[in-house]
Amino acid sequence: MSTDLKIVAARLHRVRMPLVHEFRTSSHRKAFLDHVLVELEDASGAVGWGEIASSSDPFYAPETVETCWHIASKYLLPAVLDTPWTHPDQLARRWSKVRGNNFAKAGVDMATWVLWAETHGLPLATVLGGTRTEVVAGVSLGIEPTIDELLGQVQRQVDAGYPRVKLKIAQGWDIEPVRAVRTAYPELDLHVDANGIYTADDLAHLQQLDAYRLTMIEQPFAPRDLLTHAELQRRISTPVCLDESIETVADLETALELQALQVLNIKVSRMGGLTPAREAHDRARDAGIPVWCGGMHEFGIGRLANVALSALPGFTLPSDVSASEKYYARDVVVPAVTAVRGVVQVPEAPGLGHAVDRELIAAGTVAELSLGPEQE
Ligand code: OSB
Ligand code: MG
Repeated sequence: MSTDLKIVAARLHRVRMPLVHEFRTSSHRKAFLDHVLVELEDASGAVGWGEIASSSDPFYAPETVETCWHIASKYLLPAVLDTPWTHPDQLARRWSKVRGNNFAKAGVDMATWVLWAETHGLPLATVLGGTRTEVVAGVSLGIEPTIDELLGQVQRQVDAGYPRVKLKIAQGWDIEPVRAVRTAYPELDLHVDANGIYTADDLAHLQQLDAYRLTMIEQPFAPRDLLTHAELQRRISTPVCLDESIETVADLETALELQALQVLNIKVSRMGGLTPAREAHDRARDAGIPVWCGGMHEFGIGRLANVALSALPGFTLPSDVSASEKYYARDVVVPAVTAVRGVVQVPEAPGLGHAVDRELIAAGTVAELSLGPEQE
């Protein structure tokens, strides 16, 4: 039997799911999400699922659901269809001419890894090089209308057993909420994320955050502004973490050279897939930079990919891989992703390790596209 695989059909499903709790950051607000599920079918009949977890608007990253749909259907899926392959790395190289568009790439790349793991009878975490059997999850809390409501949210998550809480901050919602949460929870592993809203004019203001024993300050400045991140890191002892700034391993190289970070948030979507996410992990590990896996409110498919990635040895900080129920009343995988006292088990079954709920996907589908030999 040949070890070659061949993707003979590809489907995109644009699926809408409501969030159980509206989420607001310095850059956007959302009550429901449209993610694009990628389904790749091998000649053997095996199926690999991936998730394009782009926001609807271009406020976190430049992509939108529509641009992802366009890039995936016109450039990425045609590059992987109907051609023999033996490893996902090869497929990721096939679209290397496509610049950027990392969210779209990530969904297709993820599906190829899941398909590869599935056809080899191995769990996704194992094929990625994961060494952990469980991963520690933190929670990310949006900007709330009042500090009391924020404290209520923190209490809910602490009660659920999550050991780390991240707070979204912005001008007018930074020192006060951090002080309130730190006062109420003196020992909590607490960090903040600004989604790039501050500028160099805010350096002195942000230095005040150094007093609250935060684990890190995530992406205070604009994505391309590495120099100001480096400047803040010189002025404070709290580690600076980069998220939006790092879209490629080359970006990480530059940021390391400039000493613009002490912690790295690796998001599968932002990096363009599991293939580059692993490379970033390896590079950060060599540089002695701890990493954690960031999230984009993924449905169960992307969430399980995040769990599998978080099983790699360099993911030493809690990841944004909280249980499905924090986000969705019902998830597209069965069983849903669960956490016990903030710990998520890494699936041991082949591929994603959980079944995919086609019924729920069909119920939430707002657009669909099939590509395959029959369309040619
Ligand atoms: O910056 O990490 C971010 C969600 C949407 C866009 C950007 C971010 C986030 C989160 C949510 O923080 C993390 C999660 O999936 O829980
Ligand atoms: Mg972030």
